[in-house]
Amino acid sequence: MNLFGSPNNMGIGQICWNPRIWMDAITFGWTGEANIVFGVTDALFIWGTNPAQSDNSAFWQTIRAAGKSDDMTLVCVDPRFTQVAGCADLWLAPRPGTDCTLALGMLNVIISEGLEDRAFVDEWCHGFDELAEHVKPFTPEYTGEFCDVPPADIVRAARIFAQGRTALVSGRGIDQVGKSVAPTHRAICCLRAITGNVDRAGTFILNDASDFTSEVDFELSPQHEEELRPYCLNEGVAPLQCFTGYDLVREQTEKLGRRLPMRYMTSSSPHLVLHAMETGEPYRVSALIVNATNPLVTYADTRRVFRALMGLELIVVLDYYITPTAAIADYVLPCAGAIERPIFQIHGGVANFGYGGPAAVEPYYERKTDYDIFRALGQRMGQDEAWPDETLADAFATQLAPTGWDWEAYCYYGAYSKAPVEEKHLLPGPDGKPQGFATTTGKIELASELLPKLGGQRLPEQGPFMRLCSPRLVEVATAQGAHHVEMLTGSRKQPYNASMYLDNPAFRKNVPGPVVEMSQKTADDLGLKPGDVARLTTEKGEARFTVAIAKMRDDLISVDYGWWHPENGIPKAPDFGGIWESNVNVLTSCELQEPLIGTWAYNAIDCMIRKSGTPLTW
Ligand SMILES: Nc1nc2c(c(=O)[nH]1)N[C@H]1C(S)=C(S)[C@@H](COP(=O)(O)OP(=O)(O)OC[C@H]3O[C@@H](n4cnc5c(=O)[nH]c(N)nc54)[C@H](O)[C@@H]3O)O[C@H]1N2
Ligand SMILES: Nc1nc2c(c(=O)[nH]1)N[C@H]1C(S)=C(S)[C@@H](COP(=O)(O)OP(=O)(O)OC[C@H]3O[C@@H](n4cnc5c(=O)[nH]c(N)nc54)[C@H](O)[C@@H]3O)O[C@H]1N2
Ligand SMILES: [Mo]
Repeated sequence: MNLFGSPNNMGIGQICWNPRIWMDAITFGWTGEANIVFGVTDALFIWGTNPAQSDNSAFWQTIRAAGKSDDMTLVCVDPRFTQVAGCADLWLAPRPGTDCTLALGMLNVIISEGLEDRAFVDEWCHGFDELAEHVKPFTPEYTGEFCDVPPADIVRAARIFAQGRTALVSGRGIDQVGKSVAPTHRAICCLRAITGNVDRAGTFILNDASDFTSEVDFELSPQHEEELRPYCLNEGVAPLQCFTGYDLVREQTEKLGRRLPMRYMTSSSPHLVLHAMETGEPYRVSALIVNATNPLVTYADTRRVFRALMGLELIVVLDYYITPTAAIADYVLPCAGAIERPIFQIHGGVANFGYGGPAAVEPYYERKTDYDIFRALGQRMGQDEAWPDETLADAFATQLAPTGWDWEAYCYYGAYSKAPVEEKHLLPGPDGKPQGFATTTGKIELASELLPKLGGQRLPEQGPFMRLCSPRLVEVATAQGAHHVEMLTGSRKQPYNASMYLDNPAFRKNVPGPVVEMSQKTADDLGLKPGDVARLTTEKGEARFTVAIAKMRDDLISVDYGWWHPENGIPKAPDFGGIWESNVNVLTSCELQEPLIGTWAYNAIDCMIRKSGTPLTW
């Protein structure tokens, strides 16, 4: 994209990964990972994530073991009674999107009971008194009322968090709630910091800089920054997720010699790219390369995405098969699958580990790796010197070279990693004194010195919820027998991944169609029974799902995402593979919510629901 002269690398980073990385980097100077060690970690918080369904590694087994262990207390924060909740010692089921307040309430308990790690706070945290003042109103009673959680559970969770070494893993449940996303992550950073759960074994370890060439050094963004900057659509609209925000954070992270990947952290918001496609403002966007994504199903506001894409002059799709998005493209280039290409998965370029291995087989038929396609395109455009590595494996070998490992060694082990180093802030800096944290003040910034420069808050504040139903819609739909409910979308489920694998007959036999889940009480209140078809409506459109009962908060529904009909052959007009029937993103909106990163919302939103007389085609 840099060599083609476009900064409009539109993606879903703002609602999937970037919020945590941004807030960690701003608070601690870099980002890190939960370090769960049996015999060391005293408590594990699983907050707005459900690895039982979403994680394909052994992590879910670790959580199960934590649930069984007498030495580790497991706490789950999720409006649904997930498998994690099922093995937890404590399940908090807050009203969706209230997690920032919940975390502020826990901070209130910790500080008012004097449970903070005094020595660590005094030496390494900036703005503790300000934070203490800020959380005073968030008493267990106030917080309990706002989040709809028993106050005693908030007190218990806070004490568990502060009692010893605590690890925390968060996910999509707090990344996709709109306005409160950045403050929620900041509040969680503060929880970690004042309890001393930073860069110590068994807690949260800040990642080391990578020994291999980092993503930012490979992507050529810094080399093209000046020419691309004027065209960055996010500039001023999402002041952190753009070059200006990146510069400010880079000034900090560079103190300890690190830079976040630039392309990803400045990637444009779909809302702004769609707007440019629709209106030609601030300039015309007329062509799109779709690489490993299916926006007609997975991006918010399908009708808008469809109209904007149909207005383009050129769409090129790189995919395994003809998705609904590929069906409206001018060119579809068949790509090599996961076993047909080498893999070096480096966690977005912010850690010192990578894993994968060689291709198992040569690509079948005409398939090529994405790398080969882009390289060939680049060469046709005269970019030879930018593509020195002939194959993807060569490129990975080049990237690994600084570690001293060759490609064969890496393939033999299947991973490159090093044991994490603890308490890096105590290591001597150039002046012999402890190097501290890579922030403005050199300490962990409970009160942020950086965010106000971008129009953000020094301390985390709960934001309002995104509403997809206007009072008028609520009134009209209610008159027609519908009910207004809170909605979550896309909670992960095996065996599917987003819009993939629906074409696998064995999978479909077991998980045949899209469902909307709710508690028994909610179903009774709404007059719905399992197996009924429910029609969901927002300002954006309608979609229909089969009703299923699940244990979760009342007055809330959880709706599947990713559904289309690959079994009907190549998607064609007018339904393009069934994208207008049970596609939850017909209901959602990608309008920018969070004022720093520009995240939109897939959770903590609302819709109207009623029974539908028409059966589904699934
Ligand atoms: N309502 C709602 N919407 C959501 C979400 C939600 O929770 N709720 N989640 C959001 C999130 S977090 C994400 S990440 C997105 C995911 O959404 P997408 O990124 O669109 O994910 P997929 O539907 O899996 O589409 C991936 C496509 O890439 C193809 N593919 C796989 N591997 C390769 C490859 O190596 N090369 C090429 N060229 N193609 C490949 C697959 O065949 C598939 O068609 O959805 C977002 N949308
Ligand atoms: N099988 C499968 N695995 C996947 C994917 C897939 O599509 N299928 N997608 C991959 C991708 S792209 C991603 S980003 C990851 C996501 O992986 P996770 O982050 O684990 O996402 P989910 O499994 O949806 O878990 C989110 C949880 O948050 C809860 N939640 C929703 N709203 C709120 C809220 O307001 N507050 C709190 N506290 N919780 C809330 C939901 O009930 C849900 O249980 O999964 C990856 N793995
Ligand atoms: Mo994601």
